[in-house]
Amino acid sequence: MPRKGFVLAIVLVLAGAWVAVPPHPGASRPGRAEQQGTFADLGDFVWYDTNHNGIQEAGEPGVAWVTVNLYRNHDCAGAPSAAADTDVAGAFMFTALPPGAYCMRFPLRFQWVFSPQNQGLSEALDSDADPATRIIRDITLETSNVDQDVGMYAVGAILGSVWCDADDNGAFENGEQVAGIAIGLWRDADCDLIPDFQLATATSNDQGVYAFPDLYIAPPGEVTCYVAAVADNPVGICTETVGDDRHAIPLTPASPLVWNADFLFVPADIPPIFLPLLCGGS
Ligand SMILES: [Ca+2]
Ligand SMILES: [Ca+2]
Ligand SMILES: [Ca+2]
Ligand SMILES: [Ca+2]
Repeated sequence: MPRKGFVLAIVLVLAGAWVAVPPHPGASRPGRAEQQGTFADLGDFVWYDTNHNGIQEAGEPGVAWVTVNLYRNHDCAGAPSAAADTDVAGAFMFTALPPGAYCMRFPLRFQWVFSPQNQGLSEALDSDADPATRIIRDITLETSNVDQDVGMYAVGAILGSVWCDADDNGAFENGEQVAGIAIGLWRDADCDLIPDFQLATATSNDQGVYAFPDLYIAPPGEVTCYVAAVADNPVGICTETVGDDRHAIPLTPASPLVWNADFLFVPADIPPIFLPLLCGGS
């Protein structure tokens, strides 16, 4: 034990002496400005491309809390070397990077798509990620580059099915879906539950399911309102609706999909006054 302590003391003394000696006597450390010249920043914007054209325009806000992964190669191979989140204004920045090859990967959000790449004539206003891969590849950083931006937007969808309680047992069971029923879709521009203009018509399929895909959704913070209504009545032998024959449906970027906008029908009730006649009673 004493011998080990002695050796350690020697090492520490030698190490201290080595640290105390300047590596290059007489040489000065590089200045701060000189250091800054060798590093660069990379960013800097993810925005909600309201009109889906791949160009940043007035009124199109940033998208907050998008995690951007940075890779030190041209094609986002391997593990990321750093990550940054966009702020509330959609801005992000990787700072003080050494020059070289970089790639950035952006995450997929449910029911969101990326804008078309390299639209228009301005590198400062376009979207730089490939919509298929969600990466910006082949970035060669020599000086700071803050024009690597990405546009994205939510796509809405409304689905539902049409049912007829054909066996009149008070329940909707598999097999009671009705095909060939027309459903209309309207925009409710002021969200007052009153339809304002019709957009489309869909027809229920063999499983009774109808769908309106690819619906516009306004930026985060706003609500885009739709109304879906069944146009056909009666539905098979069912002539009475259960509940509403129209649905008011608000969609947002965080809640872009409604899959249960169903329409339920039952056979008409027979008025009690006629029941004795139908049953042969007196
Ligand atoms: Ca745009
Ligand atoms: Ca750009
Ligand atoms: Ca039934
Ligand atoms: Ca309205």
